[in-house]
Amino acid sequence: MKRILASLWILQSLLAPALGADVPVETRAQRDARMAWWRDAKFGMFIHWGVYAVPAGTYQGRQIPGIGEWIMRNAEIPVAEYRAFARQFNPVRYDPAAWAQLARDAGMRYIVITSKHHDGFALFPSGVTDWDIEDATPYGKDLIGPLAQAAREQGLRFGLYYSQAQDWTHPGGAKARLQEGQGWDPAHRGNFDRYLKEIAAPQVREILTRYQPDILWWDTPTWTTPERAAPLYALTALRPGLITNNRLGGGFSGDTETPEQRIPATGFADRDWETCMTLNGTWGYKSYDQNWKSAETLVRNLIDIVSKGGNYLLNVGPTPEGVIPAPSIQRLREVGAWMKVNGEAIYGTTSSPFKKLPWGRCTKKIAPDGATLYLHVFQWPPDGRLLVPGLKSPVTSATLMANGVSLPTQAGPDGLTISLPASAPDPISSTIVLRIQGAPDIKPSPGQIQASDGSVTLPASEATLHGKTIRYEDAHDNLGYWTDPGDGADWLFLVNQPGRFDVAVDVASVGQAAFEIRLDGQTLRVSFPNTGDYTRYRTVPAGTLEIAAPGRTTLRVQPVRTGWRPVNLKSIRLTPSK
Ligand code: FHN
Repeated sequence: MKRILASLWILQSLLAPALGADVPVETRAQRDARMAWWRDAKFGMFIHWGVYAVPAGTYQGRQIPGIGEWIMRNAEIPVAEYRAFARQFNPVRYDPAAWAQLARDAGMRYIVITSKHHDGFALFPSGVTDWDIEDATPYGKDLIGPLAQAAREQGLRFGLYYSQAQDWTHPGGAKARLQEGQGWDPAHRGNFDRYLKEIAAPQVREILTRYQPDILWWDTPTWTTPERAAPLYALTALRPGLITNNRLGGGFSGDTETPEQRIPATGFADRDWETCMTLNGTWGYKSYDQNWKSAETLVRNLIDIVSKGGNYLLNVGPTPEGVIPAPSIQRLREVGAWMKVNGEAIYGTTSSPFKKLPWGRCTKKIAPDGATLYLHVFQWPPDGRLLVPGLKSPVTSATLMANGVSLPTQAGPDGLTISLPASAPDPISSTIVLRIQGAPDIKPSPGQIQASDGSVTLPASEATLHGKTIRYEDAHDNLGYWTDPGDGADWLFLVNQPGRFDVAVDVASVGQAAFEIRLDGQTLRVSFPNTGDYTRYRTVPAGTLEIAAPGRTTLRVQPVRTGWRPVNLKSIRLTPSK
C-alpha cells in the first residue's frame, strides 16, 4: 500500500509542474482527516535557531540592519568567517523539555523549528556535510531529536522548517537578490542543481526519516523551477500524513498558505492558512531588538486569525546558549493565562459567520443540535449592552466564559442584544458563549440596506476585500494599506427602491490615483485629488449609476493600475438623482 501511495505521490510530483497545479491524489475526506489535528490546533510555536544567534545582529562592531538570521547575507560575511561563529555556538543551557512546556503552557499545540536555515547550518547531525551541529560546534550533539521527543511528551505535534534552496555556505546554494551562479565569496562557486541533489535532497530525506515530523515547512523557493522542486516534493511521501506549506516553489502549492508578518483581510477560500509572526522584529536572536509586541496584541492577533479560519505560528529566537529571551517567555505566559480561561473559544473552532463586528471578533462551533458562537469582546460597551448585529437565531443560553455567569438577551430588529456586567472580565478580550438553535441565521447588517430616503451608504467596515494588501483598519474605520492595484473591494447590498443614483466617494489620498466603480455592467472612473494626507478626507463625486430592478446588487471598486498610489477609503454613498 505504502509503495502504491509513494508512486502516486511521485506521479503527482512529475505531473504537477506540467499541469501548473497539484494533481489531487487524495479525496477531500482523506485530506480533511490528514489536516484535522492542524485545523483544530490553531496556535503553534516557531523557533528560529542557528549560528546567526552568535553575532546576534552585530558584525565587526556594526549593528546590521534587517532580521537577525539574515546577517550573513546582509553583511555579506565571507563563508570562512561565518563558519567561525559556530565555534561559539554552544547551547549548554538548552532545555528542550522546558521549551516544550513553555509552548504548551502558552496554549500552543505544535512546534516548528528550523532544522536548517539559509546559512546552511544543520541543527541535526547530517551525513552529507560537516556544516552541522555535530561537526562544527563545541556542543557536538543533535538539537532536533531531543526537542521532537520533548514536544511529543507534552502532547504537541512537531514540525521542521527546512530552507531547501537558499544556502549561503554550501557551494552552489541559492542566494536571494543574486542571479544563479553568483555569490559574494569565491567559496560560493558551484552548481545549484548539484547542491539540490547532493545537499538539499539527502538532508530532507534525513530529517523526514529520522524525526518523522508532522509538518515540513519549506522556505524561499529562490532559483526554483518545477523540475528542481519535483524531486524534493517526491520525498514528502516518506512521511505519510505530512503537512507541507506553499513555499517549495515550482508550482507545488502544498497544504497551507503562509502569510508572513501579517493577518490577511479575510481568510483564503478553500485553503488552509497560517500567519507566521515574530514576537519582536526578528526571527533569529538579535541582542538589541526590544521591539516586543504586547500580550494584548498577541492575544487579539490570535483571535483575529482564528476568526478568519487560520492558525497563528508565533516565533521565538533563542540565544546561542539555548535560552529563550525573557521578554518572549513573559509574553507567552500572559498569552497562556488568557488561553487557559478562553481556549475553548479557540481550539477546534471555525471562522466567524459575521463579516465585521464593531466590538471584536467571533469564532464558532457547529454541532448537529445547534451552534455555539464565541463572541470575543475587545471593546466592552460602556452602556452594558452588546448588539450582535443581524443575529436572528433563537438563543439557548448566553454566558460569560470567565465565570459562567448567565447573561440576559433580547431579540430586536437590528439583532440580538446581550446585557453585560459593568466591567469586562478581561481587559484584553472577554468571551461570551452564545448557544443558539440551528446554524447561525444572520440578516445583512443595516448598513447594507437602503435607507427610507432611498440613499445607500457602503461603509468600509462592510466591504468584502480581495487581495493581499488591502485591509480594514478598525482604529480609523477605513480601507487602507492598499498598495497592490490588483486588490479590490466589493459590497453586496439590497435595494428596494431602484432608480438612478449619484455616487460619491469619501477618500483620503496623497497622489493622483484613480479607481473604477463597477455595477451591473456600468463603470465609473473616479480620480482623486491630493487631500494632503491619509487622515484628511474629501467627498469626491463619481458620476451616476442606474439600478434597474429591486433586489441584491454588488458594487465593486478596482484601482486603475497606472499611477496608483494607495488611498484610504471610508465609504461610498449612493443618493437618488434629482
Ligand atoms: O527569509 C526567511 C526569514 O528568515 C524567515 O525564516 C521567514 C519565516 O517565515 N521566512 C523567510 C522569508 O519569507
